[in-house]
Amino acid sequence: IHPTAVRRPDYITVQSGNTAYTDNHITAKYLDRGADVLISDGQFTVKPTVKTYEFQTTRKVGKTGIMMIGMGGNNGSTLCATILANRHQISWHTKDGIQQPNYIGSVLRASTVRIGTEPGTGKEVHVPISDVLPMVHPNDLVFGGWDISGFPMDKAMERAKVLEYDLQRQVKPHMALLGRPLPSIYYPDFIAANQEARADNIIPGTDKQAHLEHIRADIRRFKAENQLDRVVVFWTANTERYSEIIPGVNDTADNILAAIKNSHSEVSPSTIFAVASILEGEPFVNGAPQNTFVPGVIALAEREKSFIGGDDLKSGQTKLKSVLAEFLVNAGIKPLSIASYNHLGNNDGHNLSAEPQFKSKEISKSSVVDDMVDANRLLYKPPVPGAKGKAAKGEHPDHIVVIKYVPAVGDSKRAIDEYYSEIFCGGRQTINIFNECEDSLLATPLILDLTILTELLTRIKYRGEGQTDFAPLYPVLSLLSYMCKAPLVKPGTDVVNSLGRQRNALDSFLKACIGLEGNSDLLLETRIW
Ligand code: NAI
Ligand code: DG6
Repeated sequence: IHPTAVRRPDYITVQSGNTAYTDNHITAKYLDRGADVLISDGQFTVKPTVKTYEFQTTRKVGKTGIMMIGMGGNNGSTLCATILANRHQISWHTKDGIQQPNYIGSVLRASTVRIGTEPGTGKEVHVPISDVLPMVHPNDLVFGGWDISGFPMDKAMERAKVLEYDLQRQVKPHMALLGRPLPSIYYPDFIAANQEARADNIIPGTDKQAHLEHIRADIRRFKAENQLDRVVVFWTANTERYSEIIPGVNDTADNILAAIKNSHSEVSPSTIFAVASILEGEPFVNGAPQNTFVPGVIALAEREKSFIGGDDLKSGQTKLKSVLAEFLVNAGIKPLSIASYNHLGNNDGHNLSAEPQFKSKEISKSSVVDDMVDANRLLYKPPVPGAKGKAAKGEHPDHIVVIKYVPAVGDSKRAIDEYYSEIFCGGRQTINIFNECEDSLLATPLILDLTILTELLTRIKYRGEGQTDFAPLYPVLSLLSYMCKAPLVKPGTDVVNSLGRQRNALDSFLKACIGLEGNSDLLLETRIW
């Protein structure tokens, strides 16, 4: 068995007055250290702050299901087939030899976290991140879902052309047992017209309230039939166009519910799925870029205290950008332009060849450097108060994103990026990147991570100083940011795109839940006598 697929019992025990273990819970006290900065006449006055919190994690990992919208697509079918390959330990022949199944590419299954140093030697100790808190093992996920295409799952896997033939051959009988995806909601206006031929498995009618109730009943039935404690509902269907934000229609919780009742044309299928999940009290994650989470949906999630997260999987080109742009800006180098092209030949690429759907993807791919630029106004001119146009937003590198559909390359996406920067005393630097990979094999582990992390976050509660009861986390799960191109965050708070910062937040949060300090690279003992 590949090490990333191995199950491990609880290996970490924290011995400290701040951490308590019972049969049911791990409870840990955490000191959140920060600083208040007062800015006056260009002077910064900084006051260190400390707030005390306690985190309580339920130890029992419930039986967890994932219901994918777009189950029969490349990501959906690849996720099912690869879990089945891992679960049944199916290895397959390739031209390079025998390949074992694994979970490479999953942060939670294939990466480690530093938990401290060994006394005496001072050597750093790293453990699998999945050892820090009890998490569901991907092999145990129960999967199901919907698709507007009625292809049975074994045929859907073949249509996707992602996996090696010998793996497909062996996993096919298992995939066949999954049958067909459930019929889904199809509003042709939201996805590209070129998808119409696929839509042969749809819930009849145009009554959006009836569609909402239908989806809610599907979630309830799936949960009951599989005796699940938790169902994560996951949008991995085609990218939709943006919904128009219309006051009185999708701006408040009550308005979005009324808009569904009135079958308003601006309510998208993904929004119906999100609302259904929220009303069922099950988390909803959006793996695509469209604005499923219109303000009314976020307000509804807050009101119902139901978890949501997204948007759009950060798998390849954008993930690298969220590292490289930060590296350049933090190195004091000034990117002047970032030009990103990619071409791909899978059904996602086909759908994105239509302008409104491309627009959704362009928005999510483009916002990824904004916070890094905002953080360095030595390099980029700050926004000019009261100004109009570009000056109002502050200086920003030119940033373009181009996506082209090239059927021949199938799922193997080619991404080409040029970073053109200003360096010392008027010099110029050009970095070119050519990134080629199977898109669905980068995306699928992220779907697993998002599902596993979401399930965990539903089991963690917190209380602040003076609070007697533990409360669930805020409904918008911004800790999912690492896997998302356009992270959804609590309204009014800053989006963090830097991959390093997103990872640090995740590690620090998990460690806080067992009473350990976040990652520090101070390594004082290596710097003093
Ligand atoms: P795909 O086109 O192979 O699969 C999408 C599936 O959704 C299709 O089977 C389609 O029939 C189905 N579908 C469309 N509308 C539906 C609806 N209303 N209800 C139920 N099913 C519906 O696409 P793929 O490659 O699996 O990607 C899925 C989504 O994930 C796309 O939106 C894509 O942009 C997004 N994404 C993919 C990444 C990747 O690396 N593969 C990374 C980031 C995001
Ligand atoms: C082409 O850009 C198709 C898209 O769906 C991407 O493959 C996907 O969003 C992944 O994007 P990135 O920028 O993270 O590689």
